[in-house]
Amino acid sequence: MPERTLIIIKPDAMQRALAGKIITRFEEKGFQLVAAKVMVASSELAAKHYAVHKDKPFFEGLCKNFSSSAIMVMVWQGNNIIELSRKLMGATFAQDAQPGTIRGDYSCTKGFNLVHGSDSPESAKYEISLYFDEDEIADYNLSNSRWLND
Ligand code: DAT
Ligand code: MG
Repeated sequence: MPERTLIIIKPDAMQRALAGKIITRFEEKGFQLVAAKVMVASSELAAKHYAVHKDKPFFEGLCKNFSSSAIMVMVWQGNNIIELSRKLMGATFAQDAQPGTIRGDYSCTKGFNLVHGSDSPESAKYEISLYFDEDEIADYNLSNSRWLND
């Protein structure tokens, strides 16, 4: 089975109507979207999502921002997607991210960095389980291409 990761279009990107452009970047890279929903995260869910940062000074502000308005939560799959999707997103602080990356192309701020992506197979498994049941993740059957040939 291809590797899976959790990608979130965060409130700043949703407010700026960048969801379509961000999804396109993942599609063009060759990844497959296998689950998606729009929701507003509760502060409890935000705290679980960012639990690894709970002792950091920026934790409270991070969770407040994350739960402030709608986000789009997605599971994407593809070869080596965890590492490659983080390259596609760019450096954590958008002001440092290289042009050509999502953060580098669409944000000039530090903390409003538009997207979240899991950073390891363990965090991907944990983060996917926070948002999706296994039966909500589609079997993306690439051989099912009748629509191309009918
Ligand atoms: P990433 O989102 O690249 O995985 P991270 O997991 O280290 O980065 O941090 C989670 C988020 O917290 C990040 O997207 C932006 C914010 N953040 C990280 N370090 C910060 C800092 N020193 N000051 C303020 N916000 C920070
Ligand atoms: Mg992280």
